[in-house]
Amino acid sequence: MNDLTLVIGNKNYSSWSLRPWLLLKQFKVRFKEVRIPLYEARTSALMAQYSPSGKVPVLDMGGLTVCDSLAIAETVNERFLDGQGWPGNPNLRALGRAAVAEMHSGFFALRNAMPMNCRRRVSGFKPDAATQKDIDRVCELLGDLLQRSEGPFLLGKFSIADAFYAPVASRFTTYGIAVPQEISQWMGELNRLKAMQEWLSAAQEEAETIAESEIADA
Ligand SMILES: N[C@@H](CCC(=O)N[C@@H](CS)C(=O)NCC(=O)O)C(=O)O
Repeated sequence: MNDLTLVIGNKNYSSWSLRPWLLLKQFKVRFKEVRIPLYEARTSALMAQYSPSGKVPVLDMGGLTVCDSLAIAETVNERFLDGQGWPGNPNLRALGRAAVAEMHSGFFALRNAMPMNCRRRVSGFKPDAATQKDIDRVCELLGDLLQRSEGPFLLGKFSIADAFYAPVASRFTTYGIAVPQEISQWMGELNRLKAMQEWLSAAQEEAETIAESEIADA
């Protein structure tokens, strides 16, 4: 077995944690999991123990500690997936990398207004203008990838791009965002993955609540 430990936050709330967790699970890479409940009295002591950046996710590879979801995804791809985390087609691979980079460095309005909260269903959510702009851009980007790759996943087969956009799919469901049919089909594909179901049912069972991530019904 690989000497791998992925340190994550609450499954219900930690969108950055979901990305590498889903990637590892979907590609059947075995790893141990350490879960740090976020924003609690014990959080900073646990972070000090496991995470040099004070954030999750973190991948420990037998003493070598890799912080940040994107660095983890690329490292996992190189060391354990034989490059299969990206498609063979170089154009799709370039667009996939751009989409992942855009998510990693942007969509701040969407991330702030629509925190990931897997078990919640918010009624009457009305995005403000900046959030709507992010939603529209995400839909444009995902629609373009699905059209070029012909699905069922963003780049054809499941890839790092799906892992990076899985939290957005969860947010669209939580906040009742109407999306074009091809995106709703992609969300269905994601939700049917055994790994995704495992994450969602674990999120349901978590007892912690992070008040700032509980957006009120309208
Ligand atoms: N750029 C980082 C972001 C990581 C991040 O912000 N993680 C959040 C949880 S989803 C966190 O650890 N928050 C705790 C804190 O900021 O104190 C990544 O891609 O991994």
